[in-house]
Amino acid sequence: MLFKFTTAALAATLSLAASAAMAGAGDYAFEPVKPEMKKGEDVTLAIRLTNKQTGKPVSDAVIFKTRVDMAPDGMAEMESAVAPLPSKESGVYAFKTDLPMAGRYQMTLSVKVQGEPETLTGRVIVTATK
Ligand SMILES: [Cu+2]
Repeated sequence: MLFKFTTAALAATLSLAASAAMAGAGDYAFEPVKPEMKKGEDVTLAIRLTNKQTGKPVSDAVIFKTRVDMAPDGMAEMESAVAPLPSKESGVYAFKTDLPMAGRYQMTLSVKVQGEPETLTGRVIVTATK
C-alpha cells in the first residue's frame, strides 16, 4: 500500500517537472489578423502567432500543413485551396485562399517552432461576409 502511494506521488512530481520545463502547444496563440472579411476568391488570410509567455511574435515558425474549410458552419467537406504568401510582418503568416460563400471558415495549421519538440496545431476561425 505504501509502495503504491509513493509511486503515484513520484509520477505526479515527475509530470509536473516535465510540464514546467517544456513549453507546449498551449503556450502559443494563433489569431486572425482580420477576424472578418468579404467573401471572394484570392482572399488574403493572415494569422498572427504569438508566444503567450513572452508576448512576442514567433517569426521562425515553419508551417508545413494548412487546411481551410467551413467546419464551423457544418460544411467540413467544403475545403478551399491554400497557398502561402510572403510575410510582411514578424510573426504574421499570410495565405491566399478562397472564401466562396458567406459564413465561418476554420483554418487549421500544423506548425514547427524552433526549440519545441512537439508539432503545434493552431485553429483559427474567420467570418466571411456578403
Ligand atoms: Cu459553405
